[in-house]
Formats: sequence, C-alpha cells, structure tokens
Amino acid sequence: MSDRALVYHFNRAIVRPPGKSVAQALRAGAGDDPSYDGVASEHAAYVAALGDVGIEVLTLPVLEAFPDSIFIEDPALVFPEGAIALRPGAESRAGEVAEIAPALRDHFDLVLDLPGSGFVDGGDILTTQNKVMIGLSARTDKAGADALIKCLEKLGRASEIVDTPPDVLHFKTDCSLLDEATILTTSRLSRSGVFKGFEEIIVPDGEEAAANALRVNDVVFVGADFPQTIEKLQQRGYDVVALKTSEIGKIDAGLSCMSLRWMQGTP
Ligand code: CIR
Repeated sequence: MSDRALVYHFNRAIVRPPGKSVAQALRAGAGDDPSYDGVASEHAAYVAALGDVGIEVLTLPVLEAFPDSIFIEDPALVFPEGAIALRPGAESRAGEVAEIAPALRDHFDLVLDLPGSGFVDGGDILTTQNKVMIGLSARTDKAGADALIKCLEKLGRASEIVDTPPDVLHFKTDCSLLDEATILTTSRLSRSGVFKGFEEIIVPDGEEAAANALRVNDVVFVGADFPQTIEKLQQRGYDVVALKTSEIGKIDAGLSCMSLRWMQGTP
C-alpha cells in the first residue's frame, strides 16, 4: 500500500449544471429523452450531497452547445499532483476539453495535455490506491491509453490497461472503488478477472447500473433505484447516501460522471 492520501478523500470538486440541451444528450439505445427539470434536480441534489461531506464545489457555467457537458468527469482527470486534459471519444464532446481547460489551469499548478491523437474518456479511468486502471472501450482507444500512461508517469501514478465488457459505455459504468481494498462491480466485469487482488462486491442481477457508485470521504453515493445494492452495502458497513439517478440514467450516466474530485493541500 502506498503512503499517499486515500484516493477517495476529497475536499474540492468541479461540476457543470445541465443546459436545456441535455434532453439531446448521447445514449446507446433509442430510449426516451430525459426531462431537463429532472436532470437539473438530480444534479442539484448531487452537488448538495458533495457539500454535505465537506467538499468545496466549484460550479462552471452551463454549456448549451454541449448536451453532455454535465458529465464533466469525461474531458479531464484530476489528482492532487496535477490535472490531465483528455480527448473524449465522442465527436460531439471534443469541444468540452477547451471549455474546461481554463478551470484546470486556475486550480492546478500542473496541467498536462494528452499527447498524440488517441482518445480517452474520464469515465474509463478508475483510480485505485496503487494504480490507475484504464479501460479500453468505444470511447478510449489503445493510442489514448498509451498516451495517458505517459502523463500518469509524470504525476507519479502507476497504471494498467484493462478491457471493458462489450456494449458497456465506460469501464466505470460497471465498477467503482469502495475503499482501498474493495470494488463494487457487475458480474460481467468481475468475470473478466481485472480485479484480482481486490475484494469484489457484486451488484445483484437487475441492478447492474448501481455499479457506478461513488465513494466520497466517509460515504458512498448509490442510485436510489437500487435497493438491493444499497442493502448489501449497508450490511457491509458502508454509510450509503441514496441519490436519484433515473433521469441521468436515460442518457447512460451514473454517479461518478457529474464531478471531478480531488484533495487540495494536506488533508
Ligand atoms: C455520453 O454518452 O457521453 C453521456 N451521455 C454519458 C456519459 C457518462 N459519463 C460517465 O459515466 N463518466
């Protein structure tokens, strides 16, 4: 175990509220549009929950031109040591990087730009205590992953490239870190064997979308529509904060994707 601060302890976060255009956000299926009011209220509750656990939240302006820009986890990666401006794999999201870059430069002494021409979405990156896992997916390719490894080396972070199950949007669609030693995941991702060395808690069948939870400080945010997962985590001693995700779920999103989180200064 490294002696760095726990990777799920945060005191700063960046968020971006949805615009009305969120109704046209990307989604894999042909499902219903989410309602703007519903997404805005889920986002507001999420931001309040971050504040409740002691996080100072910086709110960036709404970007109507980018329907998916509420999912601010995807265009950048942040660590106490510095930030990395990524290159999202969806063409309609490419411009989100230039929009977030000024905030990264305001808050981090070191900001690295992903070199080369490959693609990486932040949703494919799982930061664990000792390594950063980079999931290959339809949004993150090998060239992008190799370029990211070089940036992570500059920040002193070891990393590993892994596969995302077919037809799963992002690596973290199917997993989240619960603590240094434990991962919440789906049975389909667990079967691939990527979490050797971790204890795994598998979300019950039918609650696969609960796997995109978010450990923040002493609590775990979990989608309120997943009672069996909530019960399982509570039985294991986790302090669960249930948050509504039914509208953002219509556009393939969960609880990690609506913020960038880091620890500034000494905890
Ligand atoms: C997209 O397809 O890019 C968005 N509709 C959902 C992104 C979710 N991002 C994440 O989980 N990191």
